[in-house]
Amino acid sequence: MKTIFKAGQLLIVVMILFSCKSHTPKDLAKENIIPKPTKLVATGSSFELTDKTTIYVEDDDMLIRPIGNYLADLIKPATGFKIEVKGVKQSEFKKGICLGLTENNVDLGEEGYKLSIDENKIVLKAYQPAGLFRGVQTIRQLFPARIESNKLQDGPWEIASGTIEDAPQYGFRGAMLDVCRHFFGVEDVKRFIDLIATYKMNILHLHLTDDQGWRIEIKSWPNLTAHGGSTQVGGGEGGFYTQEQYVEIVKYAQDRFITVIPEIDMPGHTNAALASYAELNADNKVRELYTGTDVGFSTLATDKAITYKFIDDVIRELTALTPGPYIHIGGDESHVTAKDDYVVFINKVQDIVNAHGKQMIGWADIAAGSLKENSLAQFWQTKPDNALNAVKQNVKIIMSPAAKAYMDIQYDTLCPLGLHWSGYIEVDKAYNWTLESNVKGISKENIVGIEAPLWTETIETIDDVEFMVFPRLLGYAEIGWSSNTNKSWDEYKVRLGNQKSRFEFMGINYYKSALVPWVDEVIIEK
Ligand code: TNX
Repeated sequence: MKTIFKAGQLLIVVMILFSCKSHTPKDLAKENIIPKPTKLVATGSSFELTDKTTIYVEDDDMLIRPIGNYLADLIKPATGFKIEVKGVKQSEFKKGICLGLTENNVDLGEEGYKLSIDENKIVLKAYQPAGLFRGVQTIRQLFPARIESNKLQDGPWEIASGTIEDAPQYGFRGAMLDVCRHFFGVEDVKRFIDLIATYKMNILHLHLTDDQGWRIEIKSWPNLTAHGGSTQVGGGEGGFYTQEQYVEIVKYAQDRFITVIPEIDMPGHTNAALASYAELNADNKVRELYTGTDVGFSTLATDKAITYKFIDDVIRELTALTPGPYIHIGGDESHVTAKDDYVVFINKVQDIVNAHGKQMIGWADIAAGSLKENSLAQFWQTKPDNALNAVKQNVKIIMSPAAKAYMDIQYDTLCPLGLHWSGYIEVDKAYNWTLESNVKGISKENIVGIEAPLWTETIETIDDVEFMVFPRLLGYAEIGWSSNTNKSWDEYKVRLGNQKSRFEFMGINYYKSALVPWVDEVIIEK
């Protein structure tokens, strides 16, 4: 067949050939995203991020711009690209990365997002800014693992093409850090926040007071931290957050669409307070500071007026620093508080929390009291009686079963850190359960979501924290986010194994469980 081109046509063909860069075929369906997205369609090509790529913010929306900046900052160290973040009108956006809010996508909810990727552009849409932030975490996981490095890495920076539509199953997905048994400074807490944000968690519960230490400055009761915060388990130097530092943590979390829930544990777990102020003790005698790991030996004097003045002051100051809707009042293991006194105490404290405009959360032990329907009970014990009792009072449950979701529990008998009072939690056991089938009588409509606590009796450094948290946290994140259809450890462990290089580029000290098929990133030469 003879094809005759006129000179002009030939020129056009040549121009097209030269202007089209080849796009590496890539399969979005083979990416190892955790938590697993709801819907995903692969289109077999790829988008390449270069130093010319721009991040566009639709209508230059002030709420979106910080998320654009966050993405630009995230990819800068490894790529070396100084990506510009600019406003754009929707109709004018042609290529690059665009973040936008869509009025009509109400069904995406608070945190859902839609991502569409082709050879020229990545478009991320959500109904709310939090959804964009969660979607950015997906974009992040679609880049090669070395995007996580804080040192310059070689490209290419390609992302598989296709579409993702995603939204969480549960609106409450969190982790808890005990900063009492061992204290962790602001930088450690920020690292913890960054790590949980990567897997789309939205709650950081800070266990701020316990027998071994009071870690939040209360200006009206200064000795709580001056004395009560001075030590920790093992007798080493403790520490505390000034109110300014606490606000800095809250803001850092807020910028990542994470709500901080502060916990003031009471009436038990209060030795640090009882050692700081004699009048909080029933016998008016100040207690010694405690650096051991026993539980259940301390109690506030539940029948003294000063106790409730103290609690009111603490909750008032904490409320002023905490934009989130919840105050956690602990309530666990008050073994030396008389049962009747405990009930009266919980009811009074609930009123105080509500009077300051917050919702009360407590460990499920609080179900002994008369709970308001807007309070939340956190299930943790091996027996579900307390949680079932809370459900009977129409109170919703946060699922934190100690036998499955406690990150301080050892992986196995050889684990160098952690406790084993609730058994052992290998990585498969941490993943292989669902919130709604965990306790008979507690079903989906009774549950707000999941929280994985990290108690720190044996955990001293951020490296220790990471070892206990990784890789179990990813399983908890997926249990809370992804719907349960087709959930299987065999499928999940492959995705998890592919996080190895990512963990390593992030500098995470993780537990290399023998149950996980760990895979190194394959670097394809261009
Ligand atoms: C039980 S869980 C506790 C904590 C301990 C933890 C250790 C809960 C509400 N109370 O005081 O640190 O076990 O795993």
